[in-house]
Amino acid sequence: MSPIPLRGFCTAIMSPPLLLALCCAAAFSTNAEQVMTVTAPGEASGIVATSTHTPRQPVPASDGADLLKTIPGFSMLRSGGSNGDPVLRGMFGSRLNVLTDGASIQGGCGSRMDTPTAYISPKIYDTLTVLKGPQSVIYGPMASAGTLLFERQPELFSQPGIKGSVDLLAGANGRSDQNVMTTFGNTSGYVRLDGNRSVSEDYRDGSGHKVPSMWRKWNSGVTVGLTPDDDTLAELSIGAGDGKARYAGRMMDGSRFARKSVTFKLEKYDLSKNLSKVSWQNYYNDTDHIMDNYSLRQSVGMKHKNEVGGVTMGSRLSGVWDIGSTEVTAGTDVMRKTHRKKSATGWRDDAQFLQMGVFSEIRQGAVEDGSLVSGLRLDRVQVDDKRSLQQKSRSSVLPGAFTRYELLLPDMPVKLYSGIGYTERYPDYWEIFSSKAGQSSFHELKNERTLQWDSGLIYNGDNVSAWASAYIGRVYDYILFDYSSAPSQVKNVNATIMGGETGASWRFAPHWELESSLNYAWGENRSDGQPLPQMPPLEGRVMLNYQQPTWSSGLMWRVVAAQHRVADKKGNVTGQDLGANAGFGVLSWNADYIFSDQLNMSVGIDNLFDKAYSEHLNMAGMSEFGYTSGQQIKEPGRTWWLEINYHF
Ligand SMILES: [Cu+2]
Repeated sequence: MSPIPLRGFCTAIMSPPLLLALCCAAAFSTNAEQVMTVTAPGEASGIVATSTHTPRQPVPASDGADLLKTIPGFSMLRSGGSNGDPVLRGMFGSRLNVLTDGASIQGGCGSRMDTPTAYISPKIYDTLTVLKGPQSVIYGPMASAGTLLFERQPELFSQPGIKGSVDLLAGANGRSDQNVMTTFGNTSGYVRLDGNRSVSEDYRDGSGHKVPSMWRKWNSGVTVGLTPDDDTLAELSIGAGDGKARYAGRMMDGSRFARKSVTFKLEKYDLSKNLSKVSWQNYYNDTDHIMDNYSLRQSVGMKHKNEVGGVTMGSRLSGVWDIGSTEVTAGTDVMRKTHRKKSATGWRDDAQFLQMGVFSEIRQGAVEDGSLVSGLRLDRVQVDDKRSLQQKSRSSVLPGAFTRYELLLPDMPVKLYSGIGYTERYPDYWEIFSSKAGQSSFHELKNERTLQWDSGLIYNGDNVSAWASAYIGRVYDYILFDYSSAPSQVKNVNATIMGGETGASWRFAPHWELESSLNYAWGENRSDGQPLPQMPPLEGRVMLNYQQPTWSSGLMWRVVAAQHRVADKKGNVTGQDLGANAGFGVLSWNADYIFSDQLNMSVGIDNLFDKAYSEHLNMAGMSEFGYTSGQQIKEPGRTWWLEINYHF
């Protein structure tokens, strides 16, 4: 039953050996170290590779955004208990490219109740990889802030067998999750079944007030893989899910988050002496979202209901050539996204985005010391406004490029990298179609262009390891929502951004380890001479861990500074600055116990002292729930959780 790595496995991320090791360790985590609750995963060369199966603190909600929030540099715009919007280094929305097994997914809600991550249940994937900055061209149009890859890893068998895992989570506020995964197969193929269910009631904040935040969610998937020989993988995956969520910060709740997904990929390895891989990926994602103000709350006034959705389909063909110590990845991709609304007569498309691109990424140099990675892509995007009979269109050609040098210092456990990237981002659906964007945005809004320098280092000593990544960038025609006068409008401004993340761990005595992380993001709106809105404040985490062979325990202290750099009533389609925010500190405790190679348990108490606090990036609560104007939603108070994982 031992899994045999397919040739080229994990090369989905353009991988230096260190990263490869990280990625593969995350995919097949069975040793004791991997069982420990994760509080702030580290990174290498601006890339975070982490398992989606390991327990995390604070305990994530059912969706992708809450998991991302445990990674230094990420914040989340909360609107209830789940389905928040992830933000990396203060950058929101389509500045992040979120892919599940290579596929893009788009929700339909005009106010982003159904963010892409709302449809992602991390535990039905295996690994999460975050590529920070505009530093990759092979995953579709270059995202300016980062690329997020939720991926299932191929399940390969050297002899007939069955394996799988059961993961159960229980916690405060009626939290109950069941995750089941099983794979069976032999040398010529495999079948993988994934299923999960997650429910929670409203949580109480640190002052004991109930926050409208309950959710119900399920997801399922079937993956069939064929491996007729060592060099071929054909994989078909079909998935579906649905859910509902109550939102303290919105005028309506989400009563449907239905998703249907199909992906098909074909990979061939070692086709000739130089052509080491050809990959062809195709996907279809269909989302159907209903929001209303009566099924999950006591309705006040008129009853409202809206049904919207998105259909995203795409294809990517790429090849990898190895020529001496140079690796070239080149290919082409196409994606079509439609947005639709449902009325009495059925679904009707009101917007269509069509993107076509070509890309090439080259890695040069010996892997032992230095290597140079460069990429170039060119995209054409066409957008059709189908809201009225006279269809209007706009289109653009978007160039993107990056180059990065990675250096391993001789005789020292240090790796350095430094790179510069340029990308143009086409305005997304919310920026040119939503009612908050204003009437003229379709014609007037310009592409957002980002030029960013990313650098960092990793040090892996015997008892001390550390990493850091820093960035500085200019954003030309940054797309900003202005709510200061009614109706709200969207506009282009010029901005400067900078910041970074750093972390370290120190084994200061046998069994003891001290870990820390620090992240900061800064932004200036140069056109208006104001801070850039919706920037998270300085945040640090200190973790003290004690580890024995079969158990471990840790304390995490998360400290967040006050945020005074605000631009009131400015922000993005979902969030806006609501004034300065106070700093806070939250202490949490966790413990892990390993019963056997197959069975382990993690337990934790988040917010041990039941502190009442709210994050700076946050929505204001609705008055019908008793919130005063502009009053932000508070985070969960003391929350216990227990997670049991059995794998076979
Ligand atoms: Cu909605």
